[in-house]
Amino acid sequence: MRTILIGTSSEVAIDTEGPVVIIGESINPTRRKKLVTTLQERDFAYVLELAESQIRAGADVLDVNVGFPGVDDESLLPEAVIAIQEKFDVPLCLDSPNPRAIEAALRVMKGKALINSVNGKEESLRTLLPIAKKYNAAIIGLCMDDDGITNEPEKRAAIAGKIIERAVSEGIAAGDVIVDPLAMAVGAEPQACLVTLETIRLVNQNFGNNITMGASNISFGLPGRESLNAAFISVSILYGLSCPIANPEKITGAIRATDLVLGRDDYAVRFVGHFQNQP
Ligand code: THG
Repeated sequence: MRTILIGTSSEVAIDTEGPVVIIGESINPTRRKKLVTTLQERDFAYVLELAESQIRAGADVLDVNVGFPGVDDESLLPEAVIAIQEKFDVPLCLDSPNPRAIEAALRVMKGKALINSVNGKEESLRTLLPIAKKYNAAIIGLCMDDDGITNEPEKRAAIAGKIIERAVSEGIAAGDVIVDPLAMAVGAEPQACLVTLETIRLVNQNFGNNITMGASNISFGLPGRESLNAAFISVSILYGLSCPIANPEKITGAIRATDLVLGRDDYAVRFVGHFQNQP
């Protein structure tokens, strides 16, 4: 299955047959104090730096999250999108829990965006699916609903099925729904990675949609995050992960290696290209 995203002019095709598309995670204030202080001053120079370094490291799409306590993201998210699109062509993934901020950003942005995220809760479906349809955006569908997050992969996959079905009934193409099986810290929950992997396998097998996830979530609180993230992402790609949200400066090597191992990079062109381009 294919999902096409568009930046200011160029297209990115996310295809379940690969190669893997990287959604850069770094424009996210959760762990970056400097991003909070610069965003509070409506200074986008650091956002643009993060955009540039991620693109250089192999990001195909950029996640844009400007959330921090007290933020007016209905004005800040669109401003950030405009600043990024003035300089860069890559498609954007709008990461906000606030549907009004998402719509405000879609109103000013060029191309075809990815909405991050919709989930299986009635209110989320009711609010966001019409917005996705109106602005011709693709969506990320999180495998959680009004009952919260389950640790049963069959139930997570069933929620994915429900989101896809509802999206299609609203006139959104099935291919424009990218499923997020939910990746959680394995240091806190021993089965966390296995539940995610089995959900990926089921979604891939039952629906065939593209699959994303916040891949670095799994290593929160642990040392050796880079090694752990790389191991998890490789196995996940084998199961059907096609467009992880991750830090390209740390993960692109492992992703190119996995594509090569899986026969999706003839003569190692992309693998070699990546390492030749890195400083
Ligand atoms: N699913 C979807 N969207 C998401 C998530 C998800 N968006 C937010 C988050 N989860 C994914 N984004 C991040 C961003 C940063 C980090 C993890 C997930 C992160 N940052 C480093 C840290 O915390 O140490 C700091 C920067 C670095 O070292 O690179 O881990 O699950 N749909």
